[in-house]
Amino acid sequence: MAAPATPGSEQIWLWIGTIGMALGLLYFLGRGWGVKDKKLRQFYAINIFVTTIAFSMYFAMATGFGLTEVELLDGTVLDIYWARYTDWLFTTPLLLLDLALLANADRETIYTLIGLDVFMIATGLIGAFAQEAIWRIVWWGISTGALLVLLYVLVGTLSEAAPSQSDAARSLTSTLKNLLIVLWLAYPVVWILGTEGTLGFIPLYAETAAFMVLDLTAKVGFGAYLLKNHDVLTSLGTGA
Ligand code: RET
Repeated sequence: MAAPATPGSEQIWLWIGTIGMALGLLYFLGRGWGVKDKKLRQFYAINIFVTTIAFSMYFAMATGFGLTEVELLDGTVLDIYWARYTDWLFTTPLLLLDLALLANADRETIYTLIGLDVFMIATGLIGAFAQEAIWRIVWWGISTGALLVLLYVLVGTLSEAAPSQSDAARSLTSTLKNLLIVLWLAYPVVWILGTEGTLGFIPLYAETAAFMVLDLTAKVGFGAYLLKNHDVLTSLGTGA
């Protein structure tokens, strides 16, 4: 495997990400403290997990632990923040679980979504470590294909659930679904245009900033919006 590396000027964004995730975690802990409702506690637990994982992985990247160098066959050396994939591998299934629980999705659908999601992150990770530009792009295509199928299944599941949801739950589900689609589709774009894609459109500094903004919005923004709606979450399943 490649040699250890030290972060460059992009480190500032990783520290901002670390602080942002820590603040998000404290916010969820503070608001969730003493909550008695079982359903609501479940949503707090999920989002507390998400921000804890992201905080630790951002901290790992900011301190250089989450970074490695990958040397391509043509001699190009890429700085790869592998810790992102560890973060995403665990946090993206949890974020999907937020939406699935909101829509009362069945077990099979939840497993399908999580399976596709894990496949998407794992194939993206292979792409990040592949040693030839062409294979990196092929793995990106496979991973993006999984994302598209995942979003298709998600949209289908959520619209199937819609008739049995209360008006408030349906509207919250639809806002979060749209937010998720827009944000998640941005990841493969940043990846392929950034250093991982080797096309060189976005330098590592800007790419790190872009992933940080996306991660904070997709985790803290998404979770905070969901959890602001206590009334909707506590009345889930009661048909109210
Ligand atoms: C990768 C590799 C290239 C292809 C695709 C990817 C998708 C990543 C996604 C990540 C979502 C992360 C979230 C984090 C929350 O904070 C792995 C970049 C499709 C969709 C929501």
